[in-house]
Amino acid sequence: MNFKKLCVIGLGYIGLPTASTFAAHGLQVVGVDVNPRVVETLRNGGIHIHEPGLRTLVEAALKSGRLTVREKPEEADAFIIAVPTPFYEDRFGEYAGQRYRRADMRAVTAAAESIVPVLRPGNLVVLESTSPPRTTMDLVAPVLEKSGLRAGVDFFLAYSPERVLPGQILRELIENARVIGGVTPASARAGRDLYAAFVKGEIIETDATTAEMVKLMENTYRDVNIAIANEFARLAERFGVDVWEAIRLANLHPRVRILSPGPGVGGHCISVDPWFFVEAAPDLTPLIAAARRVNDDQPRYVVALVQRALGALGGRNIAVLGLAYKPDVDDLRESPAVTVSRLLQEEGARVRAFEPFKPQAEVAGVTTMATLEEALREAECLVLLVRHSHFVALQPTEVAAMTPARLAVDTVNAWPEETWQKAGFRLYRLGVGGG
Ligand code: SAJ
Repeated sequence: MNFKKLCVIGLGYIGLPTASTFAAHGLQVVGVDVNPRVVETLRNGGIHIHEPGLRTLVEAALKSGRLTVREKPEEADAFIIAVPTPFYEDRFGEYAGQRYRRADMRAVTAAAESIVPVLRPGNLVVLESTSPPRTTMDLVAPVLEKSGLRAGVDFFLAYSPERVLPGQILRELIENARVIGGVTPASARAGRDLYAAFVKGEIIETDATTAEMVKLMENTYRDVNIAIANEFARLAERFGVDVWEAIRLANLHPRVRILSPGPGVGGHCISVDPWFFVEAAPDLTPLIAAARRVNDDQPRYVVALVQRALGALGGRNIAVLGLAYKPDVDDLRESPAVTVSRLLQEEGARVRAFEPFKPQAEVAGVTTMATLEEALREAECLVLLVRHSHFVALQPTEVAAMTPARLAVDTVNAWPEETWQKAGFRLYRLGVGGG
């Protein structure tokens, strides 16, 4: 099939890069967002998300006239839905006495509904939002069929998960393999024809529910693997072992690849997606649910470690290094580092946090400082929560000159014990027992 005009609904972290990449490859693209602020910012030449290279790409797409921005979809050959699927903050399910989180699918439903009036025979609709299994078949198809057209018969419908890594979105959009699941084989083929406009990685056709599961499985696999690493860290502390060394040695085995412990799992994918499985089948997912709880509990575990290092936390001055959800990004969403900082503050500590990738960040419940010096000035204890390259490179002798603190807690295995000890610090490390 030959696609000339495309509507991308949702201009966020995925939708905007996708829309502008299609425009750069010759399609006429209408970008749609229900948020008037997003539409206005883009129309005025601004951009509301940070991603290397994105500003230039969006500017070029707008200037060429191949990307336009609207608040509602219009007739097109194909539609992509790339809206958020968060979970409800205030609604939970319960199974066997345990609570689990529930997906908020309202944005997907609304996006599908907005397509209904402009859907025409022969169109293709692709859902990209990460969703619980069967969403394409059981939620999106019935909504679109309100048009009187039948999914897989009168129009093509497919699910294609985005799998790009924040910070490298533009490259990975093009280079990564892409799975396209159709409600019929012809729908998957139509999806392939659309994405072939720019995808250089392999394009694999499958059915819609398989494609949904693939995405959730990738992130759930990672979450469970991190949970076991976090449990190994707790075990190592109890048994007087250095978990980082133990993991290194275990990973020498050709079929073992244990991930790294840390202060918890953040971001908007890995800490969210496994719940979609739990919600869809709580009776079948005790392991996935347990892994989620282990990782969600890890910030509390880190606070207990700080308490062991420092003693009672009330009134103590603590410098927190790093608030991002992972190394070398400026993204603070669902960040375990933010949770640790809040918990420390709730325990009565006076926290001063510094995030080098967002020094001006304002975070509810956390006192942030614009420079490392300010965060360190009155500290009694340093708590390292993100393995930013900038922090790994810190020289303990230089740090010692900036702070009266001689106590440090490293939760990400960034600081070698020996050099920090030589500089006068007592170093506590997550996952290292016996100290
Ligand atoms: N983390 C650990 N230990 C590790 C690795 C990560 O504690 O060994 C933590 C990180 O610090 C972070 C969280 O896990 O808080 C998640 O970080 P990440 O780098 O594992 O993943 P994301 O959320 O940035 O991106 C993931 C990617 N999925 C996989 O690697 C399977 C990405 O490809 C997906 O596109 C993205 O989720 C998504 O959108 O689903």
